[in-house]
Amino acid sequence: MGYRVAVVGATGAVGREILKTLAEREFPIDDIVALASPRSAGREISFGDRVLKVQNLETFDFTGWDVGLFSPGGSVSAKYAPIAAKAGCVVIDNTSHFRMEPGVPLVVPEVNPNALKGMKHNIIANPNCSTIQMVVALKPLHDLFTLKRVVVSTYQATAGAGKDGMDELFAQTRGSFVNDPPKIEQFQKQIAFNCIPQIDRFMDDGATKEEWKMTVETKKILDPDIAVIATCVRVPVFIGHSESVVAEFEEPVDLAKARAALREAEGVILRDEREDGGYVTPIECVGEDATYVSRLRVDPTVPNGLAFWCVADNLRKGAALNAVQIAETMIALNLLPKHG
Ligand code: A2P
Ligand code: 11C
Repeated sequence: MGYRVAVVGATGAVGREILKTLAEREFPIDDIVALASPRSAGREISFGDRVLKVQNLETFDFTGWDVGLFSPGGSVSAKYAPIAAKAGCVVIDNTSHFRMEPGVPLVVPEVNPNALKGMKHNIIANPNCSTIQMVVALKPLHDLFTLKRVVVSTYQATAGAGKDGMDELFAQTRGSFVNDPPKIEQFQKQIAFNCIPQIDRFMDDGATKEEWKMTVETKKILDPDIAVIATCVRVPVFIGHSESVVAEFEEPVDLAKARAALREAEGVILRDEREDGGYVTPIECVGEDATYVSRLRVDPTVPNGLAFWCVADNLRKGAALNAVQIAETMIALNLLPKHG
């Protein structure tokens, strides 16, 4: 017997990927419902070889539903996740709203699965996409040499801003060939043929909220003693976040050991050939599950340093896949009760 699963924000970029991932991985499902705003109620959406009719989140009763995979945006999750959780549905929320709350586990299954046992309010948080791929790559290195400090620069795809973000890149790119002035709505400046060093709003210390998330989420997931400074940049890529990571460790690093650990690590594929094209770029990771690590080398400017490049599909490992893996891990740990 399977589970009764609600997908909230099912018409969005992440929601569609969640439906695809559930079907592909043959998640044990008895019943599934696709929920979105009243605007989408009645629309049809594919789930494997079935078609689901989208229902209105506002009027939906979560009683009897086992798990809710939420990606409708922070303010919508803030309102509806507690309603679902109170009705007995375990919510796995993709937004940033609950991540730093005590009693809400923030989980990447390859990194800290046991944190799921600390769930207090029926809500689990899925980390930010740029944090997920970084901690997947850092975990085996942290286990070997103990991380002290991380300097990361990101190159983030427009899919991070949802389907409207991707549409804006497409429209501006197309418009440039027919002399249409760029319409700027989702990003702060033109994104086509450009890079924007701002993702989310500015904080008091001059960092952006995306950069703050990478710092605080890494501490919560991996180790509170790790210092992280991030510079997050939006680039004209549709799907797939890239990161340049420079890490300092407590203990002396050994490149051969680091390579071996990354080759063995769950969720990581090391592709690092030190020749033209011997690394992975974001377009190559679209639709893939792994976090790809390339360009691994010693950083000779600090005592125990390593530098690398990593890419992952931000809609998949950065969001949908990680959320579904959380549900699978909860089943494996006997933490997901069935109502039926
Ligand atoms: P809808 O398509 O009906 O607007 P994305 O992040 O790609 O922009 O997707 C956001 C998702 O969240 C969509 O499925 C969207 O549904 C859903 N959503 C947005 N606002 C609400 C709301 N007030 N109630 C329920 N779902 C919402
Ligand atoms: C982006 N990382 O690329 C953001 C999107 O906290 O879940 C995801 C925001 C979040 O724009």
